[in-house]
Order: sequence, then structure tokens, then C-alpha cells
Amino acid sequence: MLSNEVAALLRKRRYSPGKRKPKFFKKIVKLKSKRRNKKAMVVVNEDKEEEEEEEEEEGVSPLVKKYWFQRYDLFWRYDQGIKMDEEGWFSVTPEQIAVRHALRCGGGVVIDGFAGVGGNAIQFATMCHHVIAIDIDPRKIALAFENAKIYGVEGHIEFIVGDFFQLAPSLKGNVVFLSPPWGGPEYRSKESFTLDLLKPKNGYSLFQVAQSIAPNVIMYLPRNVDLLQVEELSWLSSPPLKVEIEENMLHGRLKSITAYFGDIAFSDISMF
Ligand code: MGP
Ligand code: SAH
Repeated sequence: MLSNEVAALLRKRRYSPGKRKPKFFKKIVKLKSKRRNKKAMVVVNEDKEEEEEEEEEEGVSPLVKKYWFQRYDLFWRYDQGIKMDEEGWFSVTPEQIAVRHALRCGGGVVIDGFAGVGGNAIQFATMCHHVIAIDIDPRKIALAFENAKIYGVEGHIEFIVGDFFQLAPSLKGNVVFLSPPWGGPEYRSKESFTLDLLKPKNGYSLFQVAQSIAPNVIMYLPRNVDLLQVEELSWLSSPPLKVEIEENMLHGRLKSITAYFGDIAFSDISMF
């Protein structure tokens, strides 16, 4: 379900990070690799007859470069035409982690309040009865729609451009998933990331709004989040909600934290 505004944005095709810029002394070769369609640029130094491998992508800002190298972790089908904007690159939930979130919800109605370019919504759509994907930025919803098509799940997601806080009174579901902005990649500079740093509203307000929509809440949070504060969120309910805190590891490194509140906490796969 797309508004005319979003459909118009899609037609413009603004994001095309898949093209390469031809450069002198550089030729594109395909490397044999386990990764699909992985291309590499080989820089030929004619004087020294040495070759140096380097991967590059046109239009990738220095900020995004680091995330571009992780592109297959973010979307396994990246090469099939996945589109991102800058915020999308540094905010999207890596696919394996998003799959895990979706497995925990399985079935039911899931509301993704901050859908971004669709990393979570796409995985929810593969496993849940109905997914509502909300984002305040119409371009994000346009990108999420395009990306969902690549996974063949666009028909299972209701895309809404809007402010989660304003829409909340009209929403009901089994699970609310919250992956709000953390204030950009600089979140890492905090020794302890307190819940007041979440955007556009602090974690307490966010959690209370989510609770008015569904009995189960999942929050995707920075790895340096203040865990005591996260646990305290469950006390905002009477009786307090069950809470489970999960460390999201990828390639042996801690990427992020997921907190599950309600009966979904400590549940085995698929509650509904
Ligand atoms: P990161 O710490 O910026 O990347 O984000 P990385 O590669 O772990 O950095 P390193 O240099 O420390 O190794 C880690 C993950 O957090 C990203 O893949 C996103 O899933 C998530 N993430 C990061 N940010 C800045 C946000 C954000 O603002 N909002 C949301 N929802 N997720 C974010
Ligand atoms: N989980 C997503 C990433 C979310 S990033 C993924 O995997 O792709 C956070 C998103 O929140 C951004 O896209 C931003 O546009 C959106 N956002 C910020 N304020 C919002 C609000 N008030 N209501 C809805 N979305 C909002």
C-alpha cells in the first residue's frame, strides 16, 4: 500500500550505489569468492608491476564506506538491487539479527514503529501474519518498499509514512518493535548510553507509548546501553513485565542489544 507521494519518489530512483566509476589504471575483475557477485577493483601499478586489491563503490561517503563493506551482513540479497540512504546504512539491522527478532514474534500482528529501509520489516513479513511498517521519512518508506520487493514480501507489509507517536492511538497489535534513531554512529562515544539519548523522544516515553499498543515490546538498542535502565522499563507496568536482554553477536562481535518485554520474553520461537 503506497501513497502517490511515495510512488513518485520511487520513480525518481535517486539511490544507485551499484554503479562504478571508471578510473585510469584500474580495471574491474571478478574475484572467485564465496560471496555472490563480489567484485573487486585491482589497481595496477605499471612501474612496479604490482597488484593491490581494493574494493570501492561510487557515491559511498566515508561514513558509509565501513557499512558498505558489511553489505551482505545487512542484506544477504544486496546484489539484487537493495537501496539505502546514509541513515539507512548505519541504522539497518543486520539480516541475521532481524531474522532472530522475527522468529521470536512469528505469526501475529507486528508494528515496526521506526521501519527505516526495511531491515526488520522484511524479516517480520516472512514470518508474521501482518506487518505495519511506519517511518516519518517518506524516502525511507519508498526504499523499504523497493527492498521488500526484492525479498518478495511487499504485499505482506502495510507501509505508512507518519510519526509513530501521532499514529500510536490508532494502532493495535501483538508486538511493537522499536528501533529508533540513536543519534547517529557517535552513540559509541558514550561510555554508557542512557535512555534519554534515544531520538526523537526518550526511551521511557517511547516504551509507554508502545505499551498502549501491544502487550509485547521489543527494543533494539546500542551495545553500550545502560542495562539497569532497560530493566527498569519493565517496572513502568503493574505488575512489572517480564524482561529478557539479548546480546546480538555477529562474527563473534557484540553488535547491539535487544530487550524483549512481556510474554515474548524467554519465550521459545513463535508465540502466536
Ligand atoms: P555501529 O556501531 O555503527 O557499527 O552499529 P559497527 O560495525 O558495529 O561499528 P564498529 O566500528 O564499532 O565495529 C552497529 C549496529 O547498530 C548497526 O549495524 C545497526 O544495526 C545498529 N545501529 C547503529 N546506529 C547508529 C543505529 C541507530 O541510530 N538506530 C538504530 N535503530 N540502529 C542503529
Ligand atoms: N530497523 C530499521 C532501521 C531504523 S532507523 C531497519 O532495519 O532498516 C530509525 C528510523 O526511525 C529512521 O528511518 C527515521 O526516519 C525513523 N524515525 C525517526 N523519527 C520517527 C518518528 N517520530 N516516527 C517514525 N519514524 C521515525
